[in-house]
Amino acid sequence: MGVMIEGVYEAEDPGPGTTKNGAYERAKSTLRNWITTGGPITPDAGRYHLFVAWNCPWAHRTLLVRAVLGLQDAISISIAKPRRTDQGWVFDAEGEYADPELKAQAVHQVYARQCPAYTGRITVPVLWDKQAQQIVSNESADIVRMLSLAFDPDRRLCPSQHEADIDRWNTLIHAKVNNGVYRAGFARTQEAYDAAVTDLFNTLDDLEQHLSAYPTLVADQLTEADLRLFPTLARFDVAYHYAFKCNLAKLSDYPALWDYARALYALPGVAETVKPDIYKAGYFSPSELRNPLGIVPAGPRIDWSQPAKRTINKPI
Ligand SMILES: N[C@@H](CCC(=O)N[C@@H](CS)C(=O)NCC(=O)O)C(=O)O
Repeated sequence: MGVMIEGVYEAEDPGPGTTKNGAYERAKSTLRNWITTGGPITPDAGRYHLFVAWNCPWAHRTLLVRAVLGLQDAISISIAKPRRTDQGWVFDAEGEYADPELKAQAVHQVYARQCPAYTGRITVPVLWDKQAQQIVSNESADIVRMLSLAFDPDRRLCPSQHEADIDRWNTLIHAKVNNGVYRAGFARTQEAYDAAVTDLFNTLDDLEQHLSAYPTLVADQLTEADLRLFPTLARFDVAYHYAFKCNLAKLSDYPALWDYARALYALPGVAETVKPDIYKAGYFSPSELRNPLGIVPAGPRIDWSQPAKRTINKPI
C-alpha cells in the first residue's frame, strides 16, 4: 500500500493520517465534480463507471444505491482485488477482478489518466465519466447523493422534505460509526481508542433505541441514511468487532439493529453486495499495526438470511 506523489505511485506508505494525540484522521477527498441534469456532466445511462472494491465500506454505499435504484445496467463497474498490494488497489488481467473499462492494472492508473501529476491517496470508490474520460468524483458521500438525485427524478432515497433529517443522521453516523470503527482500529494511543469506542457504542445504543421504535432511520422509509449505515453493520461482527477492537458488543447483540440490518439485507439487490469472506480477507490482511502475520480467523458464524421481523420496502 502506498500513496501517489506527482503521478508516481510510491509503495512506501506514510500510513493513515494521525493527529498528535494518536487519533486517526481521514484524508479529504479531492476530486469532487457533480452529475446534474442540465450541467456539463449529465445523468446519461451508460456514461459512468464505478471503480470499487467489495471490502471497502465507502464503495459499498455507492453499490447499494446503484442496486436499490436498479442502475446496474446504466452504471458499469470494475472491482479491485480485496487485498491491496505495494501498488495499492490492483486488478487481474481477466476474470471477476479485471477492469473491463480502462484495462488498468491498478486504480492509481485511473487517477493518473485524470491527472498525470496527481498527488494524494489512491482510494475507491471512483466514479469515472467514460464520455469525458475523467474522474467525476472520489468522494462516496457525493457519489451516493448525486446518483440518488440525478438518476431518480422522484428523489426517493433523498426526498426534499426529509433531506435535513437524512443529513443529520449522515453526519452523526459518519463521525461516530462509519469512520468511528476506523478511529478505533487505527488509534495509536489508548486515549484515542477509548474515545472512539465510547462514541461508537453510545451511538449504536442510540440507534438501537430509535430502531426499536421505527423501521428505518427517517420517515419510516428507506433512504440514503440507511444505505450509508448498512456497510458498517455488514462488516461489524465479521471484521470490526475483532480486527478493529470494537468489541464491547456484537451487532447481533442488538435486537433492533440486527433485525434492521437483516431487513436491509433482504432488499432486492443488496445481498449480492455483501461479501463476509472478502471482508475478512481484506480486514485481516497483513498489517504491522493490527495483524502482522495476516492470519484470517475462521469465525464468527453469522446467518444473514434469518428473516427479519420488520419490513422495509424498496422504494422503486
Ligand atoms: N473519502 C473517501 C474515502 C474512501 C476510502 O478511504 N477508501 C479506502 C478503502 S475502504 C481506500 O481506498 N484506501 C486506500 C488508501 O487510503 O490508500 C470516500 O468516502 O469516498
